[in-house]
Amino acid sequence: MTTQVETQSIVAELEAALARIGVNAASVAGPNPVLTPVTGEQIATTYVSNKADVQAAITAADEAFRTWREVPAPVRGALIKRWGELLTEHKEDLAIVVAAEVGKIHSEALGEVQEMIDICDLAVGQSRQLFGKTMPSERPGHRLAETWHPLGVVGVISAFNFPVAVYAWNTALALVAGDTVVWKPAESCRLSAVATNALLAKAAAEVGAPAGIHQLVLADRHDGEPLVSDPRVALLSATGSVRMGREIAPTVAARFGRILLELGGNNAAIVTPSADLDLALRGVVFAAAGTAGQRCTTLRRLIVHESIADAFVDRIVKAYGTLTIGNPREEATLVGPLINKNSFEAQQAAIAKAVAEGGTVACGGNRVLSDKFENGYYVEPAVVRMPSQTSVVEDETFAPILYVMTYKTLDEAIAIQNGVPQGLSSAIFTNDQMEAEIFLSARGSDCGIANVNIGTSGAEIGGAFGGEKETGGGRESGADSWKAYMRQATNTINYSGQLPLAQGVKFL
Ligand code: UN1
Repeated sequence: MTTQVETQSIVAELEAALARIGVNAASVAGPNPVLTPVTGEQIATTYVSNKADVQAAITAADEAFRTWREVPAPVRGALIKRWGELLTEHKEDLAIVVAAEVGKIHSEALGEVQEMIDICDLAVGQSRQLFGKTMPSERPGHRLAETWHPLGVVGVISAFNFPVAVYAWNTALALVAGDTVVWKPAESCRLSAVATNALLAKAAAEVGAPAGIHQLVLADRHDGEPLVSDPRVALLSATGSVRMGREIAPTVAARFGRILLELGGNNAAIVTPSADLDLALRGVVFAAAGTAGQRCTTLRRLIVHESIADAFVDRIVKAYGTLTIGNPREEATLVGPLINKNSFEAQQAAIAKAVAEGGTVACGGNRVLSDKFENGYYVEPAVVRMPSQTSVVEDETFAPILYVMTYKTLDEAIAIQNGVPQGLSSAIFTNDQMEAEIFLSARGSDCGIANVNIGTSGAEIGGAFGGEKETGGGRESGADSWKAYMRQATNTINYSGQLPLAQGVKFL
């Protein structure tokens, strides 16, 4: 297939999928070009939102909040139930849109939509479990309790690599909590956002939810700024680079807004001599090369015991040799394209820097398929052996590079693991229970996610997702992340007919 024929085929598939979802591609057209990383060519256009549109969306969401917060939480859950059903019905369609815009392989695009369906399930259950505790009061005839209330407008800024799932994590919980949402998706994934939003709008109309509770703005960073500065945005949940986090966090903090950040990851796995190396190999290869190294949770650093390092790296290199890199629309493909030329250049620059810092490229790093897709950026995932954790290893490069280092003692391995500014995900491969427990203990991994005998990526929605240090400290998705979308009130109720003061204070 020529590039042009391939692009035309993507457009046809995309428009048909959008139509099934209920979006007419022509009706959302406008000045913003939508490119596919598959060929690097334009596949559609979208309208854009300006700053006034963003302000208007916040106003509408703020007004809708007055009604929505009064709707009983289980009734709010019914909206998310319906959204989840529509996502299930259109799983294949939405996966097609995501794959066209982001270049994911089919199975991973489907997995992304499944992650949305899963969070809907969780949020529906959560809608009947917004529990508050009751505490014993120190005073007779008193009850002490906590209640949880909606916050207000939640702004969601999402990234290209999970263009719809991370939005769904936030939105399913925020809507169940009684908040309203304004979404600014990544600039390269606006059609995925339009499609996702259309399904939510359909669900809202069907269950009779008040208009305005979910808003989509196709704004760039500059025009999206009111989401950061407007005091009506009670919580800003943002996924992206550490640089973005540094820019927006002080503004939100200055107005005492809440912020939930999911920023860089520089995830590591420790492979110990007792590990099941067949299992470790599969875990490492999926985490490092899957999604073309473009997950926040991608494995970027491998810390292998020196006694097994050479043999294990040889096995990784062999396994990498079997990965089919190419057009994600072909069934055999496991590694699709990078999102754009900048990502490719970042990978090349990082590899060059690693070599300058004493690294040796064990495999990969070459661009492939440039003869077929001149503007598509396909690369071989790289494995680079490093003498130590040099400055390039401390950076997150959002492309497939796995840096390999060796260790002698577990304490040393944990020190390497924790010795970077980021703290999202981590793993240990071991069959030694003491090693596993130490890794999971307070002196072990300092990350928000710490796994045993499983890679750093591919978390389920049931657990809280997020990380420490420069990753930003936010928690999304499962466990008790719902509390981030609500405010807590403490209630003291006096039914004694007296007025005893706490701490034994006497007055009047
Ligand atoms: C992300 O890369 O921002 O754990 C999210 C995972 C996925 C989510 C990744 N469930 O890899």
